[in-house]
Amino acid sequence: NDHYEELLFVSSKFGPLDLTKKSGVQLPMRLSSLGVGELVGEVGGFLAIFKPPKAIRGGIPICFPQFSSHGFLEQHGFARNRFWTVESDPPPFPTKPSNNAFIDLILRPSEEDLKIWPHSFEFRLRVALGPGGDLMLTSRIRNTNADGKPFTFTFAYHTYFSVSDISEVRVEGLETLDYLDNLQNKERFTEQGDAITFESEVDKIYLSTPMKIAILDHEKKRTFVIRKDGLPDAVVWNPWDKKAKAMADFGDDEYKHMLCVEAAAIEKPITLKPGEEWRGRQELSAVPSSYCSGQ
Ligand code: TA6
Repeated sequence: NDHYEELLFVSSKFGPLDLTKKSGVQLPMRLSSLGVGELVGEVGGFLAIFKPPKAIRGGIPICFPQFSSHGFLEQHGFARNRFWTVESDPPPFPTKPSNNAFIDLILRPSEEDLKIWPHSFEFRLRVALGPGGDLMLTSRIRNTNADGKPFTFTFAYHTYFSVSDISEVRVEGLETLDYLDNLQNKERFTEQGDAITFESEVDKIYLSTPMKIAILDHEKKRTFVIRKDGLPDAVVWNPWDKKAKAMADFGDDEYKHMLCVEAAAIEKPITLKPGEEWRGRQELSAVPSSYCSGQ
């Protein structure tokens, strides 16, 4: 990272072409743009390669400062495509002390990020693993704008769940709720079913959802339980066959074995004044299906 910062400083000062002449740093001419493109250079014998990480098609990509795509920001914002830093002594997290293993990460905007989203922030993320394998994510986003400006954002934990067979999966906790259907121009509908089951592409943003949502995997006799706080909405997404085929980083049949249920804050974007901090937390656990419902 240091070399990258140094290289970016040097290169952004002179621009890619001048850099080669003025500083003697041999950059391949294929360098397209700095900071958000692939940056390869030789600095004092150290080969510095920078390529913004691309969110993997799985795990829990963090959607910030926006969910979905509009304006200059990339789809789901840039946070999931950046290098985060481990923070060894963050300000105290508001969670009760526990013996969970955890790691604290922090993301601040780079010069490049500020060009596309001109707001300073500190995004602290604590990832904690409970003794039973429960996974807790706590996000704290603080507005650190020195110019007094508030900022507004939307957010989602874009969680990918592995399921045995999507056609044998049901989601409980979202019945009778309103949702925006991404497949019908984000029009608003009301969920009729007593649980959500899957037989085609689904891309819905459920609004004002309960704290707890259950994902029952019939075949594995396992239920994932999402418990969330500060995240009123929940996105449910499965691309199904046609869209899966169109996604380069997704196997044609992988849609059968995954489901995204994403704790989110979308319908009512969050506005923070300088110094204010927002928290959004989700806890994931997996329980045998025999005693899941109702808990
Ligand atoms: O979470 C649902 C969604 O917004 C879908 O519309 C689909 O685009 C999905 O996210 C995946 O987005 P990604 O940018 O990760 O390919």
